[in-house]
Amino acid sequence: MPHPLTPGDLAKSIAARRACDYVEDGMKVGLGTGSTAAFMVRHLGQLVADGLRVTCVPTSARTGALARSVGLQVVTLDEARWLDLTIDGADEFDRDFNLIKGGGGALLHEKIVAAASERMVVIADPSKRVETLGAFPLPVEAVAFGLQSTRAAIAEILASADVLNRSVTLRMEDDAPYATDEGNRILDLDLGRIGDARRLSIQLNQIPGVVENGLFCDLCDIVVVGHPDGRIELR
Ligand code: ABF
Repeated sequence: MPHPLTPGDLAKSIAARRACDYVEDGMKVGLGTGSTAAFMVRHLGQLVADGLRVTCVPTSARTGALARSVGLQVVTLDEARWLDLTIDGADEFDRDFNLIKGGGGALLHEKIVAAASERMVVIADPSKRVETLGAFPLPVEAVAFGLQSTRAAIAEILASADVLNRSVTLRMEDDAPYATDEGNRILDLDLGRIGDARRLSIQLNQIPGVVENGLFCDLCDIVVVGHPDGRIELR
């Protein structure tokens, strides 16, 4: 007997299924990472089994494995070159569609794929909506070389940034530093509140050891919010 979905998972799956309505026959589609995106990948697999033709570019090794397992045709972004649409989850979104992403550790590929897409659709449950970004720790992907210097440079920027908290933590997994699909590290920035997301994003990316940060500004076009009672909000 399959387990019934929790209310949170129900909301995610409702958003994921609705977002698949944006996928048209023949499209090249970016596939996000995370539990909400996984619902979308599985639903897209069902649509493909029913005859929809799509070519997909995953944003992580785990999404790629899931996509292949449900019968999706997977290519690299270099093979696809550009995408019609990307559907991805988020850790937070605000009223201007600024996002925090990267809780799942895939922010770099997620941002590259989103930037190569005509449209980005974010799928979320209501808990992801915020007035101001920053309650969720902001992930920053940094190269392992000179990580302490990179960390010090981040602290220097945070000292004068419009934020509430300023703590920086190296993400760990199984007692070792977490490694991204590119072999980089993740620093999680507990900021509490981010007053100017665009400015902070630019400042962080100017640090030489920083590869990318989890603030997505001007990338998201539509947010699909699913509710556990079946309601859907399109923003
Ligand atoms: C990815 O997965 C992210 O960028 C975000 O970190 C996370 C959201 O995960 P979930 O859908 O499991 O809440 O989309």
